Amino acid sequence: MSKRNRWLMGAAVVAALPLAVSQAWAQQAAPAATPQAALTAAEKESAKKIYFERCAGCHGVLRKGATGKNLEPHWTKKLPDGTTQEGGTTKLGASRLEKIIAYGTEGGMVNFDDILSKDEISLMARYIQEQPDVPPEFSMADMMGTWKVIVPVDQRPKKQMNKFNLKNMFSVTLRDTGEVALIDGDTKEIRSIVKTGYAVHISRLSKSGRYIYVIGRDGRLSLIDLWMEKPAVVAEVKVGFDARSVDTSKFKGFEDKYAIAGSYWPPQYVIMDGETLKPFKIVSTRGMTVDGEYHPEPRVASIVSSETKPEWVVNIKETGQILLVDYADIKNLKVTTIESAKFLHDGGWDASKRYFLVAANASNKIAAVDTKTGKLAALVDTKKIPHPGRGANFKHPEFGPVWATGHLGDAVVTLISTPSDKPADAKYKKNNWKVVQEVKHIGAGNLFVKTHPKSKHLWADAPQNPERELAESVAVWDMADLSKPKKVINVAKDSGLPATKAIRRAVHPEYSADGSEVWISLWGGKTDQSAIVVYDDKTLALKKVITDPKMITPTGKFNVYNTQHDIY
Ligand code: DHE
Repeated sequence: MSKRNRWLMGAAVVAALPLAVSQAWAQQAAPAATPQAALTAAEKESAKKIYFERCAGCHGVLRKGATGKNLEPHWTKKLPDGTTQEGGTTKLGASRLEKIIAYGTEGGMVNFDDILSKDEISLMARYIQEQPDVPPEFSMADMMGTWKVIVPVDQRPKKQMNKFNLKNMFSVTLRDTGEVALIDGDTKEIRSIVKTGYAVHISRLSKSGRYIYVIGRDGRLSLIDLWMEKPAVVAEVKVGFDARSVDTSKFKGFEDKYAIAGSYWPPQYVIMDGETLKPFKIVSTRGMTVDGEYHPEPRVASIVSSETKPEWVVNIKETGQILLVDYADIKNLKVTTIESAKFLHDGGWDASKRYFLVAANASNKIAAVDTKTGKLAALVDTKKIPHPGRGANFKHPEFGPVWATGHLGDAVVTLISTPSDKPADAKYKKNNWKVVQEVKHIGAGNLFVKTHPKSKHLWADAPQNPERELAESVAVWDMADLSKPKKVINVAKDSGLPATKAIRRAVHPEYSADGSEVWISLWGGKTDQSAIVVYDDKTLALKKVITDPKMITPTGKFNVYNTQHDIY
């Protein structure tokens, strides 16, 4: 059996593949256990599936570590006394690993005792002591085999066929069902539930505002046409086995001509036709880290499209290199490689949209790229593990324009001064690229911060905090006076839903198009009722709880207008 067929036979992944490929995979017999292997073939398949679904995102498929620790056997077989036990029993190591998997660590590893059974935890503790499998590559031929145009461009509507206010539509990730819900921001009704990839991750908008690009953890990219009477998927392609990022070409003259998607595995990005998703070019991201070491798995983290030049900013996690990919001539692709720091993750524009700020989370830094000069503008030291989402821009009463990030590893929201061309802002120049304030948050474990040009408020969540009370709450500051006590809102209590055993994480504040409402996901367990809780941004009063039996594990929400125009 080829490596390609051996890798990831997990049901979710097989189900996500086109029929021909999934049948070919399914027909392969499971690999036989090697004499020295501690796991049976069935155990290994089951562990592989769990690892892919729950662990690979942070630790990498080769287990070299990034957001999560290195999980290669030379570490996982280490015993508490620091010695490595080869051969013999690994019981002690396994029980220590079981504890970490079950209860998490202060270093940021989350607990899995509410997601995995005891047997599964024990299985994973054994699995990660074995050598990692190397997954197969995914070539242009593989990709073309998955490409489907469901509604050809000439058969798509010529004008908007529904009466929805598309600007205020929200594309909501239903994480564990592999769907997005399109929710009408005006009426709060679910207009359509669209099947996408496994554990869909983000939605991004076309420059035109007509199409939503949705990418899932199984690498499936779906293109949704909002002009259809009932918005639906019109094209899809699988860009790899695991992916997180997508955008289109947004520079004048190239609007939506191309789409780009970055994958975690194989480590590469693909440039496609913006309207059909036909793949044109695949570029590998394997190479040297900023420390001069070869890395076999440098995953593509965030991607954003510049409006200053025909370029995408492509952030490569493990190498710490930021790529400016010039798409003016994709046959003769020009790529500028900007050295920053490890491990690059998520980020967003400053208010002028000239600088892109991205978290280098293992270095506790924010890297800022100047997309006009094509150079690194700054590397700013911050508190532990910055995680901005796309960040938040506002004018600080004392320090002028700032961009905000929260932290997974510290209970602060960091404000960084950003440059401005406006003569009135010249007095703030001396602060540029400095941390001007650290605002005390309710706890560590923040993932997303958000504001809106029409708002006075800054919102921050704390879904990864181990304390239920904090993970289920958000904090709101008055940006005119950040020294005023923040308001802490317990979203789970406000939802009125009965308490559940699993923590219902309050995650990802997102504004309505006019900036008057803030939507927060209440992300419960797969079998619990989840909700989206809507607040009036001016009064901070509860406005609406959106629930529905189909509202399963909502996480990211992407307002069409705000996402289309990078408003945050
Ligand atoms: Fe995300 C953005 C990677 C876990 C919700 N997430 C991103 C981006 C990356 C990323 C690289 C930036 C994309 C871009 O801008 O182009 N996320 C990862 C991981 O590797 C990680 C840590 C582990 C994994 O297995 O995926 C991870 N992310 C999560 C979650 O568990 C979250 C909270 C819930 C979920 O739906 O999976 C989650 N990630 C999000 C959201 C965004 C995101 C909502 C987009 C934020 C935005 O406002 O743009």
